[in-house]
Amino acid sequence: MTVVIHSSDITTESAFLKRRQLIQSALLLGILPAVQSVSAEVEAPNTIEQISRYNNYYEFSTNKEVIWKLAEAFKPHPWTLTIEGEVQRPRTIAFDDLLKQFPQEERIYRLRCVEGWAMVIPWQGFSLASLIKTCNPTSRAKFVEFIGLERPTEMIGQRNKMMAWPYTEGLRIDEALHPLTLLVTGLYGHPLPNQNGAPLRLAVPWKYGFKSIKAITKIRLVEEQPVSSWMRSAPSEYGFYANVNPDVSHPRWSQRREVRIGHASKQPTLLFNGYADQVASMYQGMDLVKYF
Ligand SMILES: Nc1nc2c(c(=O)[nH]1)N[C@H]1C(S)=C(S)[C@@H](COP(=O)(O)O)O[C@H]1N2
Ligand SMILES: [Mo]
Repeated sequence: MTVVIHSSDITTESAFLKRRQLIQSALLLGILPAVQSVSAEVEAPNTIEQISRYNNYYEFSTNKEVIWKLAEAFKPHPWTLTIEGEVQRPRTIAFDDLLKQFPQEERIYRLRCVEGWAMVIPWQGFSLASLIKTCNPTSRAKFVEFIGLERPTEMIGQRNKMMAWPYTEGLRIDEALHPLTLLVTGLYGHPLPNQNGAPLRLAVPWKYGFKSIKAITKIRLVEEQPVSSWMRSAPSEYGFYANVNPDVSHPRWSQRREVRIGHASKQPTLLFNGYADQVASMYQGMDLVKYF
């Protein structure tokens, strides 16, 4: 199940954790209905130190342990988000207005990196669907493209041309409108740290982490499947769908097991990262090996 807590209920990390314990007890007592198996979402979240000191963010560095430091000088404000393309009502919205227009909720999601590690992160944000709906997509809107920021003065990893900047990603329209797909504005009750994608990033919990693009500046509704940064730089390794799947190996490693950051031993990778009950129907009849 997805536990939804309004972020106004949360002030500090300890208050958050207390709240979390209450929910877990309620689940155990059967007070809250467990819609899905409680396997994934009730795992204890990683600590804020783990979440904010071990990152992937190639705009800054390929070294996970220094990104937080390199991102300290990044200025996420002011920020605007543009929604354009196959919509009847294109919009450019200031980040502060997004916060006012869309109530923020707390969502505890697993994040599974394609490299084989995973965390559980208490995000806050709002559903991407609620924003897209305000733009009235046309019938030609079949996919959604997300575009990151290009600012090499602050994002020093962009001086390295290892991939085409800005970072881009994409989803099929039904995936983008799925209620689990979250536009993230914070974690642990705090505004999003720079290293985690401030001020605005995506969280698509059933897909490998690289789909959850950070520092989004533009959302474009399009008719054709977009080519993401990773598909462009390594097409044989990174497909468009990137659904977490223990049975589909990366060409250079198995995806059968994963390391939960902070845990000593490996654990099995879950199909759709544990969200199969909620998302598998979108892929009925689709060859998940071919569309990896
Ligand atoms: N713009 C941008 N977004 C990105 C990345 C990136 O390099 N640039 N890395 C992705 C990858 S590979 C992962 S695993 C997650 C990591 O998110 P985290 O650092 O908040 O844990 O961000 C994703 N989003
Ligand atoms: Mo990743």
